[in-house]
Amino acid sequence: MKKLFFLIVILSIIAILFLLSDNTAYARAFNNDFETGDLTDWEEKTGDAFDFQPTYGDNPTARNRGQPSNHQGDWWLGLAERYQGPDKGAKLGQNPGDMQQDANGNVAPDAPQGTLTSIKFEIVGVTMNFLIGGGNRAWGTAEPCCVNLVINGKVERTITGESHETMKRKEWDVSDLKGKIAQLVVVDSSSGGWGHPNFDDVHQANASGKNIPWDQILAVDARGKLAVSWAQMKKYYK
Ligand SMILES: [Ca+2]
Ligand SMILES: [Ca+2]
Repeated sequence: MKKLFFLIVILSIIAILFLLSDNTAYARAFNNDFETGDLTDWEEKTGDAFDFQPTYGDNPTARNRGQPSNHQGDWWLGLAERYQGPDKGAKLGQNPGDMQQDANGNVAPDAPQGTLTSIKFEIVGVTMNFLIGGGNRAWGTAEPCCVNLVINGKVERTITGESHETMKRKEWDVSDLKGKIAQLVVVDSSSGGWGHPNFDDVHQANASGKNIPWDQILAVDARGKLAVSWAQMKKYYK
């Protein structure tokens, strides 16, 4: 009898561990802040604007620009920048403060153009916040430099910098988009003055303004339960 009891206990523990592992098996992070030091999770790149991204450290200050980057962590998208850090960048002969170049190898911070598109994710928050800087060239104008929130191919939200390298924390109200599957697209379609965006550290936040961990958002995605209710999700976000 004792043996049977222990067998049941052990089997129960195994079953619980299996269920727990099943819950976490699909959780994954999103490189929302470029702290991987590369473009992991940004699945589509066009043009050449992102060939030397993300950049490392406060490069504008390294060249005495007088407009500190205000980036989060170590890495950020600085589309005028061409310094990929003390390892990769140094091996490539880059120095802190170096800027983008044109096809002839001349310094041309705004010359490169391109787009960078994130993985798909569900909108579960009521706001999205991020650091944005760089040029003020709006989506819908001839040469936009901006960051867009795209759903089913439609630009639902868009933002630019304020013609200043220093990034500021801004947010979108996305409450009406809850449940939709979205992608972020960073756009550099200009080689003119202030023809570059800066971007870093994007989050979704709940009604209390608290950031929702990306691994929980993507865990829901990966399990194929995209229709999960907010009530079910809420337990993660107290
Ligand atoms: Ca960062
Ligand atoms: Ca550009």
